[in-house]
Amino acid sequence: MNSGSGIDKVLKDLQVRMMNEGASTGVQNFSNGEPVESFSPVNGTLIAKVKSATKADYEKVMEAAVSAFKTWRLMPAPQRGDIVRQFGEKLRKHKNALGKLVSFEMGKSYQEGLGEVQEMIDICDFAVGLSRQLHGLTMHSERPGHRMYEQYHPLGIVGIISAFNFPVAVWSWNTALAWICGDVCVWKPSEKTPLCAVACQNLITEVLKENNLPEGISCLVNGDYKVGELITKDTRVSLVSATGSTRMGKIVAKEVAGRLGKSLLELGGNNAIIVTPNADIKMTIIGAVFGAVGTAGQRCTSTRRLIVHNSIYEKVKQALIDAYKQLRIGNPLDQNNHVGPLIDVEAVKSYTSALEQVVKEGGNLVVEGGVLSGVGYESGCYVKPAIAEAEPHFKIVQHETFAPVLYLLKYNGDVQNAIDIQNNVAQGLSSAIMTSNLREAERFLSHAGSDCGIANVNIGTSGAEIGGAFGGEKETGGGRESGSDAWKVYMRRQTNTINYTTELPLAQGIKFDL
Ligand code: UN1
Repeated sequence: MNSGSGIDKVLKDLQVRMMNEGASTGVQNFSNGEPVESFSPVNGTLIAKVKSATKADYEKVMEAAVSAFKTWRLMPAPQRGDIVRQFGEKLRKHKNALGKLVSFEMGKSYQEGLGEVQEMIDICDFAVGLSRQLHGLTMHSERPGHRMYEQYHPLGIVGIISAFNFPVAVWSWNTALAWICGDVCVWKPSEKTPLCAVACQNLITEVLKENNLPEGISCLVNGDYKVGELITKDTRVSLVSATGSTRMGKIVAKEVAGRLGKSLLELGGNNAIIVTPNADIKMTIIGAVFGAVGTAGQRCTSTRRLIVHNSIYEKVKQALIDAYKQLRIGNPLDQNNHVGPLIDVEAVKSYTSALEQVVKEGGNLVVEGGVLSGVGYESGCYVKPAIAEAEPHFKIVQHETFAPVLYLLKYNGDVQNAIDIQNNVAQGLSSAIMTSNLREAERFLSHAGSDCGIANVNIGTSGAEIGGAFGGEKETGGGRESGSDAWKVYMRRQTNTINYTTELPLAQGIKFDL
């Protein structure tokens, strides 16, 4: 498949029309706003126009969501799980088509597009099992004849604001859990990847229709930040789950906290791999290269810094330079290529300005990078992954640039020095250490070790499985999504005390005789 040929077939498979409605409650479409244009970074073509939701469209969507919640919350959780199971089956059936659309609209390699859909399938499977395990604790009451326990109830409406880099998986991490928890969802996808959202909405709509369920269980509102604002300001939205930049997250956090709503934030990362003298160099190179150039460096978990011990620094540097020479950059639908385009020309500008800045601050480009032009690169979004030798305190090294730029940093002496360098940034998403030394690994994982939400040993910083809770500390926002007990965020906890005697004793032994 070259330059997106065959994409018509993909769109047909996913029932996505070229001129799409942008706000929908599954069965019905409402959209009267400005068109959002979706350009493929693969070849620069306009692939669709999707209408934004106006305030009035949003209101219609919310009415459907409010009404759907009343039905959905009454359905037993394992039955809701069965709906999610059916959605997972749809995803299995359309995996290739959706993977291709993700690759074409967003620019990640087809393999990574398939991986993203697999992540959706995995979270659906996880949620199905979880639908029978939404348990709280029981406690022993201090009063005779009393019983205490806690239970989890649905929150209501969950608002999901997602980013372009994982245009489908991050939505499903939220929806699969929210749905089994009894919530209904309103999704504002990135305005850079609206077609992927329409495709997902079509698939879940089929499932809802086949089961005679209310359309408002899954709602879609396309548009820019103004549509996002409708969600963050809306007191009917109990939880706002937002993925994107720290700048965006701070705005969302303030708005939602201002109305005492809940937010779940997945924001920027500045992820490092520490390479100690006890590292397996071959494994290190695979982990670091995939981490730095996978998804063209546009994952929030992408490896941005490599902190290498001075005794092996030159060796690692040379191995990386050699590995980067093997990288093939081009159409992500061609499976011979490792690296596809950046999302748009704005992203290319941030990439070039990062390279300029690192040099200005005294860095040294050991793999130069550069913007590609000519046949196959007409979209202007293809760049060469770059490596810069730098210092940890450089402003640009402290900053998250969403592009394939890897900073090579040196540490001396003890592993604690590397851990301190790693932690000395504002972000706290993912981290890794490459070592076969148990003491070093345990130090890295200890409470004086990595301060990130994710800390790995002998694997890279990206590519987390859905089974663990996903998220990070500090400017990454503190949220946790997907596996483990992240489901609790989508529910409200209620403590119940039941007295089955004919007396009414007070707690703490207080006497109150009438
Ligand atoms: C993101 O970049 O927003 O761990 C999510 C990973 C993927 C998810 C990344 N499973 O790299």
